[in-house]
Amino acid sequence: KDYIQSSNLFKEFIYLDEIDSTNTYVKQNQQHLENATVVYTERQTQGRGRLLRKWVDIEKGIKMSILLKLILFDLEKIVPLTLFTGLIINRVLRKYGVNSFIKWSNDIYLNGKKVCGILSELSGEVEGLGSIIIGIGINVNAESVPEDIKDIATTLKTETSQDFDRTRLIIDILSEFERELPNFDNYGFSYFRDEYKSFCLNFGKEILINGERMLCRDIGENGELVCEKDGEIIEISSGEVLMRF
Ligand code: BT5
Repeated sequence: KDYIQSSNLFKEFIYLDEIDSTNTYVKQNQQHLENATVVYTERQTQGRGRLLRKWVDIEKGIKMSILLKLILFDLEKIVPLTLFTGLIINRVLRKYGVNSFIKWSNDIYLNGKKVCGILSELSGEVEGLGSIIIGIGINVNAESVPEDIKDIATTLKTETSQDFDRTRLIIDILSEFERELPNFDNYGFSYFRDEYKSFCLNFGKEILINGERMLCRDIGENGELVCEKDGEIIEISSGEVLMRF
C-alpha cells in the first residue's frame, strides 16, 4: 500500500483471494481500471500460459497482472515489453542473490527449471487505444511443485532453502519496472540488450521453434532471436509469442 501510494505509475493495487486468472480479470474489467493497475491474487483456478497452455497454481507464490493502457507506447515497443519485464524480474531476483537466468523470450529459470513465467496479452484494435496486460507468475515459497510439473518447474524456496517476503518482492519488481520504464520508452529494448544477453540461456544452443531445430546466434536490437538453420539466418520476433484477444 505504501509503495502504491508513493508510486507515480502504480497507484491502484487490487487484492483478490481467489480468481480464475488475473489476466482474464483485467481483460474483463479494464474499462473501469486505471492505467497501471496491479491485480494480485493468492489463488488462480484457471491460470493461463501462452497458446492455451495452463499455468499451474502453486501456493505461496506471486500471481499478478499489470494493466498498461497503450497511450504511452507505440506497438513496436510493446512487443519487447515482455522481454523487458522478464529482465526486470531476473535483475530483482539476482539482487536477492538468486542465480536466475532468462530463457527467451520471457521465462525465468533457476537450476534448469522454470520459476517464473510471463503472459503478455494485447487487447483493443486501434493503435494507441488498446492496452497490454502483463501477467506474472512466480513460484516463491512453496516447498514443492505438483508431481506433473516437477521435472520442469521449481520454486525459489526449493532451490535456495530461503523464505522470501512476497510483499517486498512485489514492491521491488514494481519499483524497478517503474524506474526503468522511461529508459525502455526512450531507447527501447536495445538499452537493456547487453544485460538480457548476459543472462539469456539460449546462446549458442539449439532451440526448437515450431518444431524446427535452430542454433541461437544472437539477440537482436528489438529482442528478436537470431537463429541459424542450414547456414541461413532466421530472425524470430518475440511478437510471435505474444497473444491477441
Ligand atoms: C507462461 O506461459 O509461462 C506464462 C505464465 C503466466 C502466468 C501468470 S500468473 C498471473 C497471470 N494470470 C494468468 O492467467 N497467467 C499469468 P508458457 O510460456 O506458455 O508456459 C506454460 C508452461 O509452463 C506449461 O505448459 C507448463 O509446462 C509450465 N508451467 C505451468 N505452470 C507452471 C508453474 N507454476 N511453474 C513453472 N512452470 C509451469
